[in-house]
Order: sequence, then C-alpha cells, then structure tokens
Amino acid sequence: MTTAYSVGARVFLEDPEHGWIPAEISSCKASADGLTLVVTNEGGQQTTVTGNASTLPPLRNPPLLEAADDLATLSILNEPSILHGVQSRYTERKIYTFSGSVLLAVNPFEPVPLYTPEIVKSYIGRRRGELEPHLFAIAEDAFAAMSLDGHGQTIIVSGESGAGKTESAKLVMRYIAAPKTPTLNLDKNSFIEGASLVEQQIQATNPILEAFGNAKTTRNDNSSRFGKYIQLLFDTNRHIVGARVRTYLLERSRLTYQAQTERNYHIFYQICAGLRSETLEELGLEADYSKFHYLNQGGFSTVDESDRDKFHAMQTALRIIGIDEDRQQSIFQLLAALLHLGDINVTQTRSDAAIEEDDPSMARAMEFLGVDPVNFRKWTVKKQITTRSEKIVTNLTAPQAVQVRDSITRFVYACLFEWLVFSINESLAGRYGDAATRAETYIGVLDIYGFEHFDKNSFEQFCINYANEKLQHEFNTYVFKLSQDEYKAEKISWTLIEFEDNQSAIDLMEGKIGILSLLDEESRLPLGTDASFLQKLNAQLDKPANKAVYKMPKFANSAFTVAHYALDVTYQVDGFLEKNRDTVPEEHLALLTSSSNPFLREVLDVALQHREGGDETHAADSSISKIPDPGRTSLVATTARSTAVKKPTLGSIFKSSLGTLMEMLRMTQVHYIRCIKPNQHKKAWEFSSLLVLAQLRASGVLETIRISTAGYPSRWKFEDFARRYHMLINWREGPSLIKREQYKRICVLVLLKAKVDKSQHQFGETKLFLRTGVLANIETSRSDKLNAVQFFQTNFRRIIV
Ligand code: AOV
Ligand code: MG
Repeated sequence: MTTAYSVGARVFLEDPEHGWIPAEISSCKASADGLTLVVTNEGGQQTTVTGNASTLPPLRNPPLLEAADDLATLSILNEPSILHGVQSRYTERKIYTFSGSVLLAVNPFEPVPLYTPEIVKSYIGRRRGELEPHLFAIAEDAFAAMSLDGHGQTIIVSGESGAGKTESAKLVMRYIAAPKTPTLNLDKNSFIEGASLVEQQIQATNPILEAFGNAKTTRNDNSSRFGKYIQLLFDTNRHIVGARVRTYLLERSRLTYQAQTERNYHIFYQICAGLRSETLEELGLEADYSKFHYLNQGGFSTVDESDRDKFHAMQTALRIIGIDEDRQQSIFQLLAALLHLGDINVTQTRSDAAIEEDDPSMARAMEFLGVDPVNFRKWTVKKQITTRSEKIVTNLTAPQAVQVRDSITRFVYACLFEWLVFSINESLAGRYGDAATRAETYIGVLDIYGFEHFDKNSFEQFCINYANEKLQHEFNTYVFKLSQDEYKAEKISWTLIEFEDNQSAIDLMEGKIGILSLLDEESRLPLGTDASFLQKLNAQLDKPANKAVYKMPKFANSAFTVAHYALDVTYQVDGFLEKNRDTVPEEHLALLTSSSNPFLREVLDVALQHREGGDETHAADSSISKIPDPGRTSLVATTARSTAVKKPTLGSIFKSSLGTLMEMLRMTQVHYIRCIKPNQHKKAWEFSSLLVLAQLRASGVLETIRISTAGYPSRWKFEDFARRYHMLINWREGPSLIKREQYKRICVLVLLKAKVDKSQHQFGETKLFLRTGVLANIETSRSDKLNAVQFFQTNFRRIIV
C-alpha cells in the first residue's frame, strides 16, 4: 500500500463528462478493504471511496510541477496528470509539451505567432530544454545529432486525422531547409527569400503534392490521402544538396466516389477555379464544377475562393520544380479527360450495358486521352475471356461497365501521381543531378495519413490503420529501449519489465495466415468474392488465439472488426477484392499505352517502368548509394493480364513498401512528434478532455508512461535534486555554495529525512531514480517547509513591530 494517500493530498475523480476532475482528500482511514477516503471536489461535493492503490482515485501532482514543460519531470505520471498538464498548457496557449524525448503538439486551429524568423533564429544551435518545447527544438535536435556523427535521422510525425501532422511536418522541413541566416522569411505559404534553388524546390513539393494527394474529408479539410517520407540530403559540410521523396499508397477510390460532405482531390477544384476562361472552354470545363459526376457526389457546388489562390501557388511550385507551362497544360488536359470520363452515360438495355456512339463526354475524354472512341466503347461494355482454346467475348451489365470506366480513371490518376513524384525527384536530385554523389547524410520527415475510423470503413481505412499500427509498434520499441538504455547507462539494477505491445494486431493483419494474405489468396481466384473472403477470414482467424484482436461483429454479416492499438474498427468487406486487385482490363491498358497523346504515354511509361524495373529504373536518384532508400513510391498494379503470373496486389505492394520503410526507420535515429486534435469541430482553443484522453491513450503516450512507471519515472541529476531539496535537511550552505562532491551525500540525507523506503529509489552513476509518487511527497514537504518559514517570518515581524 502506498503511503501517498493522506489528508490534504490532491487526487483526481473520474467524471463521465470531463474525464477527470480535481479533488482533495478530507479524511483517510485504514479499513479491512484497504483505505477509505472521503474526497471533496472543487465544488465542495464529497464522495467516499474504499480501495487500494490500484482502485483509489489517482493522485495529483503538487501545483508547481503540474504544467511542466516536460511531463517526464512529473512525479506522478498517471493518465489524469498527463491530461491535466497538457490541458493547463493549452489553456495558456502553449501548444507544445515534451513528454520525455517525445514532443506533443496540440492543434491550435488558428494561426499562431510561433514560427517567426526571430523564433527560428532563437532555436538554432540551442539544446533541447533550453527553450520552450517546440517543433523547432525537435528539428534542431535532429540536425545536431546528424551533425555530430553523420548518422541519418528521421522525424516521425503521427497523430489522428486532422491533428496537425502535415502542418507540423511542413514547419519542420522549413526549419531544416531554411538557410541558417537571420534574413530568412518564413511567412506562411511564401517561399523563402534568399533561399537557394534546392531549398525552394523542397518547399515547392508541398503545394504540388497537397493539390494532387490531399482532399477534404469529414475529419480534415486538407486530409493527406497518401503517405510521405521526404529525405533532406546534406553534404559533409552539413549543407543541403538535394532531397528525395517517397510516397505510399495513394487512395484511389476517392477519384470516382466521394462520401457526403467530402471532396475529390483538391487539384480538380483548383483547375476549375483557377484556369483562364479560354482554357476552361478548350478543356470543356466550367468554373461551376457541380455538373461533373466525379466532383459533385459529396454535395458541393460552390467555387471556393481559396482553391483559386492555391491553384496559383501550385502553378508557381510546378514552375520551380521545372514543369513548364506546356507540360502544365498537358497535365490539366489529362485531368479534364478524367472528369469527362466520369460523365460518360452508361445505360442498360435489357441485361447489357450500352453507351451512345456519339456520347459527347466520351468524345471529349477520348480526344484528350488520344484514344480511339470506338475501341474504348467496345471494351467498356464487353469483356474478353481467354480460355485454353479460344477467346470468348461477353457483354457486361451497366454497373460492370461503370466499374470498368471508373477503374480507368483511377489508374490514369495514380500513374499521373507517380509521374509527378518522379518529376519532383528529378528536380530535387540537384541542378546537375549530383545531389546523389554529394549527399553524405540526411534528415527524413515522415508524414502519413493518420488513424481513421468513419461510419463505414473499407480497404483504404484498413491500409491506413495498418500503417499506423506498424508505426505504433516502432514507437513502443523505441520508448521501451530508451528507458532500458538509460537504466543500463546508469548501471542500476533493473529486472526487464515486460510490456504488452501490438504485435498480435500486426500479425493478424500481415501474418502468414493474416488478413492481407487471405485477401490476396481470394483476389487471385477468378471467382473470388468479398463474401467468400469474409468466410475465409472467419474460418481462419476467429480463433481463441486471436480473441483479443479479431472479432466478428454481432449485428453485421458483411464486416469484420480489428482491435487496433487506437480502438476497434469495423471494416465492411464489400469492395475489398476489387480495390486490392486494382486492375484495368488488358484491352484498355493496350489502348492507353498506345495513345496518340505523347504526354499520357510518358506518364504511363514512367509509372509502369517504375513498377517493373524496381529501384534501378528510378533514374534521377538511383545512384545515392550512401543514403538508404525508404522504398520506392507506391507502385501501380495493373492488368489482369494472366492469372498464371502473380501480379502484385495493392495490399501486397503496400505491405512490402511499409516493410522497407520500417527497416529504414530502424537504421536512423528517430525523433517523435505526436500531434493531438483537441476537438472534433476544428475550433480554436477548445479542449475536449475525453477526446484528448482517447488520443493520449491511443498514441501510446500513456502506454509509455505505463512502461516507465513500471520502473522509475522520476530521474534527477544529483546536482538538481540536491539544489532543490537541500533545505529539507537544513544543509549548512546555500544552493550556490554546494560543492560537486556533496551532491550525492545531500540526496542520501534528503531521502533519509523524507523516510523514502529503499525499494522506492536507486542511485545510478549520475542520477537518482525514484518510483512513482515519491517526488510528490518530497515536493509537498518542501512547500510545507517554505510555508512554515514564511509564516514564521510574518509573525516574527509582527512581534518586532
Ligand atoms: P493531419 O495531417 O494530421 O491530418 P493537418 O496538418 O492537415 O492534419 O491539420 C489540419 C488543420 O489544422 C490544418 O489545415 C490547419 O487548419 C490546422 N493546423 C494544424 N497545425 C496547425 C498549426 N501549427 N498552426 C495553425 N493551424 C494548424 V490527415 O492528413 O487527415 O491524418 O490524413
Ligand atoms: Mg496530413
């Protein structure tokens, strides 16, 4: 039983609305069942509770420690203390807090004056802890660590959708790529004045990739629909010489379907809003995009002014990375072609699909794609099956034909995205393509799509959450190893503590008999269906061994549930097979690759070569041998050409690129930024405790605390401890006169005086390690003593007067 519960001690009471509310112990009695406490909350209400250390209300830190810059310095590291610490800081407009080596960043949801050139300058060359917690402190840490021995670094930005990962990642990139001179201009959305070409090119990647890879979802108006790892490359003098971008699995379904209040990729709206009216007319587009099926399903019809501004910023960015006006025109033409494709009218005659010969949308789309409309029409309403002896042509139904049409849109757009990433990399490879040879080391920034759970979750959410689950595993390993390393360095005796990680959820998803492999198996069967995939899942995975991670939902027979580290998510199986196969009919592929549009041919060439050739064909930057490659851009799986050849499915491609990414992360020194979304309505300075608590739990921040409380959460350098607490033992000299050789002795005496049991502390080489709660008691004694001194002085004075 812990002795920390006593009259006057501060605790937290669980509250269904606020998570936790502060209270104080008014009476405390030992009973047969442990302790019986009467607890009074701030409103004066009293509650009686009986229990032991694990069931009684959690203790609260002394006031001085509560809103600490670094949560790791808290004496009591329980859930409510962490939550309270983050909340008190956020209320004071302090959005950043350290939790040990991890930076927590709570989204302010409005511009904050924290990124001015002066602030940038102030962090340069400073050690962490010298200044307020900040993204720049983490970036500076990474830069310093890289400069020290040339070791590669990665800054991993994580958090749920809308938490602020992309904004944070951009600020971090800007800090790292910024010339370390006082004249830089870091205004939002402006390019750095006086920045070198490569620095400008690095900044230019953001508006481009966001236009083509971000979209409005119900959770975030600028949600990243792809994962991104950007490596900033440095030479031996620690000057930036280039960069390399790797992207992971762009969401494809959004191109042809958007849920209510969601949008397609920004770029479509940007061209409608930003192109000159002559160009719009040439492309058959209108500023009012509501007539396009691919743009109006989410229910939007008004032009957003910001789309126009973003379009111009994006065009500037394209120019900076070397995509000139002509090429831009070709890109816009391709995008227009896709919008027209979506408007091709597919009807049903009896049981067969039909498209009018002179469908105007088809004519436009084919003109821009450079494809013969007759053949296109034929292979959209019919399909050819090759058997051993003959070829049989059958008619498709209207929904099947729409499927074919939409698969072409998704395929062409995915290739265009690949091509863009490829072009960006060519330009980032240095003016003479020499970044490769000059680069000695790097700082990587990882910004992926955050954990997602919608009302209806599908293959995309499965992949996104799978990626987050893998990252969470890296995080656990990192934090666990970090505490172990410190214990080892300080040579304190410590039995290795076990902690429960999320390996079983990962095995469930990617294991030999896991969801992805069963999905692949089913996807390769010509007659495979979503329903039979689900049957397989249930037959293979609904076993006692998976009880904790796999569940069959009670009220749905077309879904399965995975217990993720963040929370349980139920996935609807319909569409899983189709999305995983991600095929376009081979006849259509042949039409596209032999198009009369040279730009389309180039786009497909780059994307497909990339798929087949692997790293070697990644021309621009393949020779960066010193710098490990975090995996090529997500690949484009193509046709169902032959069932004999095992073509890669999207799931298997994603699995292997994530595998490469994780290997890469393990080779680097990692730094973590955990973004937190303070409320669901994107409102500035509103803090919903329950929502934040859920994220702290899910992000593993609380789990890391659990890991550290299993050991010794408080670590104090002898010197710091001695200086703060020497007054408890009436040490003869003031803090400034204490000598180095006395530090440890003072620590011993303070612990003796505070009656800290031997089991509650250990002396390391340079630090004192304390079990949870010990410091709080010592801190309380210190304030009591200070109060007593003050009381004495006041009264003493009164007597004299
Ligand atoms: P995400 O990257 O974490 O979501 P974003 O970085 O896109 O989230 O942030 C969402 C929105 O929050 C931004 O559009 C800004 O309006 C606001 N925001 C975030 N960080 C800041 C900041 N430091 N200062 C001011 N506003 C900010 V997702 O990509 O959906 O997982 O997939
Ligand atoms: Mg994002």
